[in-house]
Amino acid sequence: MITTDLVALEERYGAHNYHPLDVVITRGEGVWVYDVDGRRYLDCLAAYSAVNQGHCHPRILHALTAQAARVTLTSRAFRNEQLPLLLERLHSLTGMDLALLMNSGAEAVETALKAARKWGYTVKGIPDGQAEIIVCANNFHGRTIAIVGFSTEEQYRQGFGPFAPGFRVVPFGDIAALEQAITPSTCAFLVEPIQGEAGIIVPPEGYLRAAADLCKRHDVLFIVDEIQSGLGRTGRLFAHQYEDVTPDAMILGKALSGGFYPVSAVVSRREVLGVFKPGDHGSTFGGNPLACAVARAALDVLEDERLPERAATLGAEMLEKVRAIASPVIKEVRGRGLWIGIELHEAARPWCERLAARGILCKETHDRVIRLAPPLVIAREEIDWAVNEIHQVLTGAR
Ligand code: IF1
Repeated sequence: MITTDLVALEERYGAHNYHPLDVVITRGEGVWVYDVDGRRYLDCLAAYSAVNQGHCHPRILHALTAQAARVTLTSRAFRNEQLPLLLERLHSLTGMDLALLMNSGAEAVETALKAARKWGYTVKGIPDGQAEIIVCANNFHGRTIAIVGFSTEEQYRQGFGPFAPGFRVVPFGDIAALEQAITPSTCAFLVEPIQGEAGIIVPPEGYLRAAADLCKRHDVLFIVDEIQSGLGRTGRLFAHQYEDVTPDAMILGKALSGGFYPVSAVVSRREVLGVFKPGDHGSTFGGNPLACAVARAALDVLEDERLPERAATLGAEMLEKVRAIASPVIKEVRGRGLWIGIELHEAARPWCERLAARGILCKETHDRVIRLAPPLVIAREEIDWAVNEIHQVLTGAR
């Protein structure tokens, strides 16, 4: 079937909770994807950083097919031989004591919120029912009712209430506001080291350090959502490492599976995930052998192909090249690693459509920001080609 037929089917039978570009992808390899009409595109979104390792990476594919042929799902009612190996790998990768595997990012965020509250009651001694979690304005942590309940984006909340109480919102990057919001009932501060959905907002230097210190002083868990910023995207394995802080818990997802399969995790100090007793929390698919085999291969690829280092070097070069584009529609260019936001003076969507027509896939965020986040396996020549196309399009050369 061709693009028009498939788009029509999807529009007719699918819920309209997205407004995708009308590019129907049938195949992906590395940084390239191909549509059903035979056109090729450079993927500058990388499935919101879930395919940092590139599409259909052969090593991860092999891990997936080999494990799929052995056993895929046991449930946690029994043990499987892959989970312990991934847990050990996450420990050595992050230095954290414990890990808990889930599937989607939002589920891992929920897991961290539950752990934080239970820690608040059982370890910190917060009176029952009083625990508070501080989050940032313009956060994005997923789509569950609890999570959208503390979103500051009206559309994510509108029509979905009532919401869970116990969350307080402070401006991102504002240490004084965080300090003021902390009370004896605060159990955790949840933050994205760089805000993705908000438009790739890098906080002021020293913010994460100061926030971590503040949390420590007030016996508040410092929890980082590295679902999108983590696993190489920003030029470090984890974005919070730019400020040399040690979180009490960290949330991972997306590239943890290289895009093959939903795999997410919370990793933490023993005290935090240690609050869970048998029956407190779980998931049918969380920690299944297929997920664990895939995740281990995905982490191997990140490490063996030095993808964080590539993101640091190539990202700095790409940022410089994008900053050199002189176009009246560009307001600001910002980013870290291979994660670049081009903020425009006008709506970004039509520009993303023009770029797609030139063979570059990217997605607008917050109306006016074009987000560039190619797979980290991208080559310098591919970056040069992409930046040149972006230059041509944004300067109206064609
Ligand atoms: C959508 C955004 C990106 C995330 C962080 C948790 C989650 C995400 C920091 C939840 C998910 C996604 C989900 C996707 C679009 C996307 C997104 F623009 F909405 F914000 F990537 F920038 N924490 N981000 O970024 O993970 O449950 O989806 O696995 O919801 O449309 P999930």
